[in-house]
Amino acid sequence: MTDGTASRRDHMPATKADWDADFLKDVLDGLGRTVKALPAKYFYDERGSKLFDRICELDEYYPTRTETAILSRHAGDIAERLDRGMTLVELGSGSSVKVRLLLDVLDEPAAYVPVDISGEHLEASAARLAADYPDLTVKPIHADYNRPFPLSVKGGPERALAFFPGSTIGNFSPDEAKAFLARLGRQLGVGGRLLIGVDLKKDKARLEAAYNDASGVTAAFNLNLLERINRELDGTFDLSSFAHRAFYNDQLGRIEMHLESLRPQTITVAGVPFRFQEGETIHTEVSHKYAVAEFADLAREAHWDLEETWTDAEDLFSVHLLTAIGAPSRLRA
Ligand code: AVJ
Repeated sequence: MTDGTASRRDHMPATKADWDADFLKDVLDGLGRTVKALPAKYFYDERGSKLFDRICELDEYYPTRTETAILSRHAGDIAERLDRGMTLVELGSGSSVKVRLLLDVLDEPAAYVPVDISGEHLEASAARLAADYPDLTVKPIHADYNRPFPLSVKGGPERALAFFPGSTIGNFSPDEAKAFLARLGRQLGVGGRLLIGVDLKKDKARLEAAYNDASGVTAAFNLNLLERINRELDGTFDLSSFAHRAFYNDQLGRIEMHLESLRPQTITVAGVPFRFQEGETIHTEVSHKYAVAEFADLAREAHWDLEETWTDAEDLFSVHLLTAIGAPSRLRA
């Protein structure tokens, strides 16, 4: 991937140094704002990825196990709606665990294309998967799926299935989610499909418990971002003077995670000072929740048709199958 010619705008930063430069720029920019914020994608360094895996095991954190249950229960149903020879493109494939539920039931899938920002993780997971599915062509792409990446699908758009599990779509604002889905639809082409996991709106206490687990793993995950800044960007955050805060914002239909300064203080990052008042927060993540009809509306505005929705008995989580219908012609509009 790092042949040095790939444009940084089109692909991953070409080198670790580029990634570090982007990280520094994003942190200085985010902390310099009147309302301080940091991009959630920086949670996932090695320790952050391990903490996230532990979050998925927590009693309070229902999304992962609920989505897995929905996928295993309805895998046959999903497969029935798809042709033979599909190319499965997974956005943010991580350890490629959930996709096995699909690969086990799909009719002679042509290829599996895991796309992930973490190169080492990607290669290792792809190799394990290829060993377990010897007849399957596995073509990993080391890329940030938020940026355009080259994709070719044998048999055309009708044979393309994007897989975007985990309710990662919730990390986008609704407008960003719409733009992302519209872009994905254009990339796959009319007739392309999307299987996506979306966390549902529900009782506030249940939602808030999922992001405020009793054992403090989510707090450690959130605070790890400051540790990472200290380590990689020469930051001076005192972790004991920041606290994890997570709450449901009813108006905006989203969980917000913040890190709250417990006292007035000035910290520096790469020598640049940032002042905090007592109680001031850094906004670190949003996790939007959608009722089925809300998500169907959003998807339609992004030119996707909702084909089917599967949920669990408690209506905690949803898995949707969608078809790209393409934007209406400008000539007719
Ligand atoms: C991976 C973005 C879906 O929003 O629930 C879990 C991340 N943050 N606990 C989510 C997360 C805190 C997770 N997503």
